[in-house]
Amino acid sequence: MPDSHRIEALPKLVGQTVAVRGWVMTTRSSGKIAFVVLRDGTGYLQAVVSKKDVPDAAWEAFGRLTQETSIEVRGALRADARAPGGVELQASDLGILGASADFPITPKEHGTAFLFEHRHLWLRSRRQVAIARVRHEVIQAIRDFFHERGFVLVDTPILTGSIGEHAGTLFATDYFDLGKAYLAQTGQLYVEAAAAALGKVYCFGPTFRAEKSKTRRHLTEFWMVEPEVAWNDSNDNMKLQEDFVSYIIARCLERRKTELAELERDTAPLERVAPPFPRVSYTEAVEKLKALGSEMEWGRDLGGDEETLLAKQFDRPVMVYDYPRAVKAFYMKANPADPRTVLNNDCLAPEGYGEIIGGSQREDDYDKLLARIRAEGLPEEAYGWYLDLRKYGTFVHSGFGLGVERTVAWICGIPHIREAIAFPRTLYKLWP
Ligand code: NSS
Repeated sequence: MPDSHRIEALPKLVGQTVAVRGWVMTTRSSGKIAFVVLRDGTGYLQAVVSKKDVPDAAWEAFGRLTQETSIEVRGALRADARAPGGVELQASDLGILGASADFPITPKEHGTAFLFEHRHLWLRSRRQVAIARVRHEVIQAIRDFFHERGFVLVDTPILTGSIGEHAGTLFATDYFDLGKAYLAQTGQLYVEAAAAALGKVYCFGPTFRAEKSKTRRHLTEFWMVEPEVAWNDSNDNMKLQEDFVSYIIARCLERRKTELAELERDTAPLERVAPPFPRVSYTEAVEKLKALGSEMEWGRDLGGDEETLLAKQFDRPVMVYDYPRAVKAFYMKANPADPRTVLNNDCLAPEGYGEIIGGSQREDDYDKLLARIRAEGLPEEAYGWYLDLRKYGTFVHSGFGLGVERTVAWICGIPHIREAIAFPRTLYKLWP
């Protein structure tokens, strides 16, 4: 195919004649002058087609343009302050590459169910393109943050033999003669092993939870980044989290202004995200919630409503630490000051987005960890290797997991996390 340019590159080419390929969003015409707005994923461009300036075939092709027809337009670029991207193309030729009859998603309102059935086409809409670009920035920021700080990426397995978090939310599959394999709920146990090899590590990949929950915060497949650091205690762990979250937000504010504007995101609450984040112990959180009229009792995990109510009391993300042992995973270190609790924390995002991070200092005492594995009824033989980390040079270590979709939903200001991933998987959704 002959050379063409991406729309994002056009502002630098004003005065030149270029060809652009893309998909038709809208057309309008008044007699002998016509307009077509196209998109190519990198931007939006208006082309002006004057009957007198184009071959008859091009004028005739314009008449056949429908929403999402793929086309090539050639012409001279001129500056136009009112146009998207500041340029407009005066067409000298236009050709259809692929027809599009009756595109199902029209500019009118559609219901959510309909849109998700057409997710493969809905991805082309302006809002969805903006969300995808913010997600990309979040992921790039995550990688840069750890790379700049000397962390080593360690890819952990997706097919696993041991339960990472909760027995209740496992996807299992038959694994040859070795019994059941589980889809990873977390890479944590493996990065703990890698932290003893490399000091500062992280894994980043898809994780799976057979969550029967229908909330706007749960997917069955979601992306999680999990750093793990040798010699960090719970306090250091929270420090790393606030620096990390602040870095991601700052990056998006700096580099994704256009997309956040497209999403009509009020960025004022995001601009307040800077260390230090307020810290509240679980016990204090229960007292606060009761004072605010909640039915919360000491010993229960915080639910979505409680997280929202609590987070509303602060102008930036809040750290809730030292939860009751009974509601948290087996690997968290018992709190020496109060053995009913563990040295963990959740990071709650403001504006009703709730928990975006769960983290903890890990139990580094062999006997205590074994006792927890037994108390939870976990199959001991599957954890021999994990217990070894406490047998050969045990070490203070901590880490956390940040859910990408919850973070993207918060930054974009979208109500449901299923729009924060291209092809969401939920209790009801396996297609497309
Ligand atoms: O279950 S977590 O709280 N913690 C872990 O998995 C630890 N193994 C992390 C670690 O210490 N290395 O999940 C962490 C985050 C949580 O705060 C959410 O942001 C996200 O992962 N998460 C989810 N996002 C979407 N859907 C579901 N179902 C989900 N579950 C957790």
